[in-house]
Amino acid sequence: MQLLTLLLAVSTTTSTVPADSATAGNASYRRDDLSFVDDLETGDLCDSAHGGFAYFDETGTELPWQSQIDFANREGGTRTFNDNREDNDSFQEASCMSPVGLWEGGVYQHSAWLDATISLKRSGFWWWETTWLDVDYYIFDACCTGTMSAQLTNIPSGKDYDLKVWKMWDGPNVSTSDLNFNQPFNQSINSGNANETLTLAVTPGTYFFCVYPKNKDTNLSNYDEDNPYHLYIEETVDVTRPYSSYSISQGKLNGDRGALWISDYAPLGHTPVTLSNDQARVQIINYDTYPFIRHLADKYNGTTAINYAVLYVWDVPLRASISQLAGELYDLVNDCASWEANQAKQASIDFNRDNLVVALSGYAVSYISLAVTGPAGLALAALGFAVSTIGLVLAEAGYLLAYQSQPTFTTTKTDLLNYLVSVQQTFAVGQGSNNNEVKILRFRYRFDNSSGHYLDWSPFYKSTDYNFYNDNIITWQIEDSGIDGTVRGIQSLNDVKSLLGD
Ligand SMILES: [Ca+2]
Ligand SMILES: [Ca+2]
Ligand SMILES: [Ca+2]
Repeated sequence: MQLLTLLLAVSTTTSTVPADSATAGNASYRRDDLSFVDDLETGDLCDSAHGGFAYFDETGTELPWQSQIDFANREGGTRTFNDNREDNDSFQEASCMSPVGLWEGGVYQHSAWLDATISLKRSGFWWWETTWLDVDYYIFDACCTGTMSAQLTNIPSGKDYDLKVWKMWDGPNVSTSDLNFNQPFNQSINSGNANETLTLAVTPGTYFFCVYPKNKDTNLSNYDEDNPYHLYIEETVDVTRPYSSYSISQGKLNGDRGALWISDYAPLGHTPVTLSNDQARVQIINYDTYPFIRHLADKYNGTTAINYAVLYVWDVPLRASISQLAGELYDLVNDCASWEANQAKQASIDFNRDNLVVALSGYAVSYISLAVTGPAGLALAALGFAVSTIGLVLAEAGYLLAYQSQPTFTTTKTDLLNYLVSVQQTFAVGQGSNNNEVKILRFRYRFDNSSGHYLDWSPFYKSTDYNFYNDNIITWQIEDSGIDGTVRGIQSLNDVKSLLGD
């Protein structure tokens, strides 16, 4: 039997509002807004409307349906097609075809298409007029691991357009300025007006596509403002990859006590697991220049959170351990009389080897005797107190003693108590409990855009949460994740650690 030490240090912090440098350019990407249409492409006409398709702007908001192509307007000799996504002439100004997190009909968005034109662009007039050819950039956020295909068709007769694609890698500093037109991820450069096709192995993230006239400005007649090209992009999930789905009934036969679903995408490279990170709140400095994180931040903020990992538990002893730990911690927090309900405090959690120790600023250190046995150790991981630091629990004592950094998160007493009581109740075991019940615990993150942009994975309880799982199959795609993931059975603490990359 091993006793663990949990040090919970809570201190009041002054709430500081950081300089809001990240919001300065917010409007710069809203190029689907008609107010940004340039003077060359404000003609009479508009896009075609095809059944079952809608356009979305950068925030994921559906744009108004466009009216049918009005062929009658050809009579006036003006352009018959208005590319209302202009000016989508750079990576920064790319039009969004499909933002991450778009949930329709029980699946996240997997395909989108559009019609648009390559035009002749001008500035100045008379002697001072300069002309150049249009290029069109698009964003497609992949939410799955699998294949993406792009098809550029309907290239006008006598014209030659090409297609390139770039992937934006994940990270806290990535920016559209990292991308270089001459260094694409892939390209299709057939001659004449032959179709262009790309097929890519993809993982979740932002992909940029560019439709452009071959060799750009070397042939200034290589454009057509009347006849749109057609761009279709589709992503297909690889359902044959390992752990893309899981059968609970089969898992029980194998001795699994639960299962863990994990997202394929770690925001900004962080592994966001409740309570256990070095920092639970991180400023996003590339909101304006990283579409994937921007789309997530615009959708999952306030009371909306995104699932990063979901624990499914049916093993009764494991459930009991989780419930007990949550109950003990609830009591501990609740007993802090001078911590007012809605007061935000910075809390930190650490472990040492021998005891469960709880220290709060202004309080004597408290000791809780928790027998952290195998199941309880797993429960500790499940609770989120340990998922990244659980490795410390079992690590060499020397490392433990040398471990000085205090992981911090900011929470109100009410939020933390709500979280703990929901966990305690969800996993409570009573008469009649059996392993046919599958209980759910979510590790999630959300965003705060109220003053600057922040990524936050502090404990979060939603009163609308349902805590039962009634299906037998868990798949790569779950509600409120926005992004696909993998799911595996767990039998031991080591399983959880290895799954979370610890
Ligand atoms: Ca265009
Ligand atoms: Ca353009
Ligand atoms: Ca071509």
